[in-house]
Amino acid sequence: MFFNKKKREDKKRLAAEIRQSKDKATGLAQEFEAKRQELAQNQGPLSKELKGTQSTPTGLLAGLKKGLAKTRSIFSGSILALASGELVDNEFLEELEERLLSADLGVATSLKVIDHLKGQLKLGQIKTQAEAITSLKALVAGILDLGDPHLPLAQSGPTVYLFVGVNGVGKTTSIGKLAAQLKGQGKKVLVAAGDTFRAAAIEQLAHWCEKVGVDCLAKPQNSDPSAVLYEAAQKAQNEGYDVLLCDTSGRLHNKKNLMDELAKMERSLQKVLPEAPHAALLVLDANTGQNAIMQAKEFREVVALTGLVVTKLDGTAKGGVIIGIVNEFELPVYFIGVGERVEDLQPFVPHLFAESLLS
Ligand SMILES: Nc1nc2c(ncn2[C@@H]2O[C@H](COP(=O)(O)OP(=O)(O)OP(=O)(O)O)[C@@H](O)[C@H]2O)c(=O)[nH]1
Ligand SMILES: [Mg+2]
Repeated sequence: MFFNKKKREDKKRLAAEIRQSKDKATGLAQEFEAKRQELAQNQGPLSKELKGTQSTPTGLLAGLKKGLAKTRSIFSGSILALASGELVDNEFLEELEERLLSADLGVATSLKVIDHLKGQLKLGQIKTQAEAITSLKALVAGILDLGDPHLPLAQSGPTVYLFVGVNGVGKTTSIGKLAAQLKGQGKKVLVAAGDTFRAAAIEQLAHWCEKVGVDCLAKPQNSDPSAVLYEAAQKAQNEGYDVLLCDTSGRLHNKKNLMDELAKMERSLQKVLPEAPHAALLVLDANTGQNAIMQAKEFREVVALTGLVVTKLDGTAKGGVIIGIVNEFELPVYFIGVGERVEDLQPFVPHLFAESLLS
């Protein structure tokens, strides 16, 4: 009971803050309509780099629907089920807000959706609950689509991607899967074992590299991770690698350590390749729901994040958290993990994700 009361108070407070902001419903309606039109015209280009090895969008959609089964059932059973011919009223909006919160969109994003619908209601753009749900679908698709889904590439020389995130989120596994996909496209891939904290972490990465058939640069446990990355960058440059994927540890004791360590790693890479890393990717486990939002906040203070990889969407009903994360941080999601197989690391195609979740 106390939790509910507190949740309501928090919601009210945030609602007031949000209402005071310039993010007014009419502005949102215009922004959203522009996005909707853009989406309608745009068939959602796959990442240029990954296009070659991906299945067709139809195959991707089927895979996504399967991978997102638990989250989908929350959306279809709870939110989409509200699409009736009855008129939208306050009770409906409150109910919808509750359901968006239970679907892990987070407070700020749920309120943004509700405020948007209220704005549309005022302007007479929606009347029925079914129209509200249609509008919600387009709004979610618009939130998810931040535009260019291509991962940054080096102008010349090796492209370097640094993977960060707390322990167990799926950094090493995602690197292994991505290495396999890049190799499948004919790229020369090097992987750096920048997580020297545990011997098992080095072994796990080395095992992935062996399985996938890419090179791995590793040093013994407790070696300086920055030295590993420095050597890897030199090797990548001298031996003509196309891509260098850098694993890091998620187990540092506190924020200061993490900050120092990651800054040092970046400096080491830059001594060899001044533009590196070309992307710093935060890996988040979708199972953690709202905690993923906290992690994104914390890491953003430490690293200049380029984008996100959201893993383990196959095992959770909390996939709605992606909508909240993208809305709050405006960071693109580049990949999603929907299973254990190599092909289960998929490029994130906003309109397909929205379609698979909301249809
Ligand atoms: N079902 C499923 N499991 C995944 C996915 N991605 C990663 N995993 C599993 O999650 C577990 C942890 O993955 P790791 O790649 O070791 O995570 P990490 O971030 O490198 O962890 P640390 O090295 O401990 O910091 C492993 O058992 C992976 O197989 C996914 O998309 N779906
Ligand atoms: Mg790891």
